Amino acid sequence: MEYEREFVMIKPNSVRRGIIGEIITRLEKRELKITALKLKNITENEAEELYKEHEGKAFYEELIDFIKSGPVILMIVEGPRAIDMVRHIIGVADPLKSSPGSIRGEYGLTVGKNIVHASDSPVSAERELKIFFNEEEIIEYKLNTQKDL
Ligand code: IDP
Repeated sequence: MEYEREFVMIKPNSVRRGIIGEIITRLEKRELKITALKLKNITENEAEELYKEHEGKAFYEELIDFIKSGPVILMIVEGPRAIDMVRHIIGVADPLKSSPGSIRGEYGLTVGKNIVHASDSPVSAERELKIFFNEEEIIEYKLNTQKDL
């Protein structure tokens, strides 16, 4: 099974609501491993780099302004099939279409402020995590449960 690293960002509205812990708990309960984590006000350049595939779309300016509106939590999460697993736990972009048990399906209301971001492929995960982390910030260790995987 493919062992992957996934980039996750808890969006500013979630930080302001005080639901960081609840979101991180969802990932930990699945035995995914957090190997990097920080709270940060992201810069204009970082926001544009992260969302460059959306440049020119109607919602782009609003998305950039929103993501810079307050601190975010940036994380790297690892495990077998981590990318699909995290996307499954989070739900789809529109909270209305996300399953009720998912993070967006439980805490989200609008597409624009859908609680959390996670990269959609191994290539985008590597590209996106490198915007915010260097390799020295990624910590290797073993979870107690890891031997069972
Ligand atoms: P994803 O976050 O599930 O990968 P994408 O379609 O890649 O979904 O969109 C990236 C982000 O852009 C979404 O999480 C959301 O914040 C924003 N976004 C996408 N579509 C819209 C829209 O129609 N209105 C406002 N924001 C949008």
